[in-house]
Amino acid sequence: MNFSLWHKDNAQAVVAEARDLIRKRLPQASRRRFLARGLTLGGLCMLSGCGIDDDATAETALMRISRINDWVQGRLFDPSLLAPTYPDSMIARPFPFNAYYGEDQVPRIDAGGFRLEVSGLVARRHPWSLDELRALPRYTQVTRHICVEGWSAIGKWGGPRLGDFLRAVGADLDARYVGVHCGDDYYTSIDMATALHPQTLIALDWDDRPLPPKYGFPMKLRIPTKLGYKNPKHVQAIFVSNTFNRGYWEDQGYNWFGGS
Ligand SMILES: Nc1nc2c(c(=O)[nH]1)N[C@H]1C(S)=C(S)[C@@H](COP(=O)(O)O)O[C@H]1N2
Ligand SMILES: [Mo]
Repeated sequence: MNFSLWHKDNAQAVVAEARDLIRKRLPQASRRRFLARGLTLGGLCMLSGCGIDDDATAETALMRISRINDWVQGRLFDPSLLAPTYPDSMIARPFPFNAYYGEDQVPRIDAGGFRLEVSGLVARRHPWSLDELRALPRYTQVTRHICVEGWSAIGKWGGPRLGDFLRAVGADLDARYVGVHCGDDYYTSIDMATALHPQTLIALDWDDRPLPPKYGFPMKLRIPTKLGYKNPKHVQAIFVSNTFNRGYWEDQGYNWFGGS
């Protein structure tokens, strides 16, 4: 999380509320140790090293801290603040590839037969072809992708805004979450505020060409306000929901909000 960028003015109030949540939700022993370290926004983001070493409770305690962390990030998220953008000269070529499998196993999805499925709290459920997606207003952005594995790279993505798409399908914009399923069994979900953020794109292009297979053909969600694992490639289905779902890496312990 970059606190100098995202909403510093209500940071104190958020820390106070988070302290209250920790009192209510964490088991006694871990709570004492966690609070003893001094509660700062930075501290809330550091899930390791919080001094909880009893194996049985550590998992639950860390998961609860992670959910409080999600809540803090949600509170600090200001939809009017934009992630930094860069000149074309800074684009990384070639751009790094990453997935939970090797590059030789990238799914090959047929463009003609592709239909993006839409479900959940939406008025219109008809599946969308690539041509229909391309008919929405197109935006291009040069932004930095940050992977928790220790690398970052600047890339250029183009396509419609997820917010425009959600409005076009008559999504309930007061719903809490937007979830996605991908062609390679990857999945994730995001908060509605991020889904409606003006820089959250249904990326159909990379570097002004149709998204190559390794970067997520036929479409990925490009969310420059979130870490790499919250940028799903090969998206096949989008659903709007009030039920909390995590994601492929989030189910293995990565923080759900995943702000960058
Ligand atoms: N479908 C799918 N999307 C995914 C992943 C994946 O394994 N499958 N990996 C995520 C992670 S951890 C990263 S860093 C980025 C990598 O995207 P890139 O190959 O365009 O660099 O994709 C994200 N989205
Ligand atoms: Mo990543």
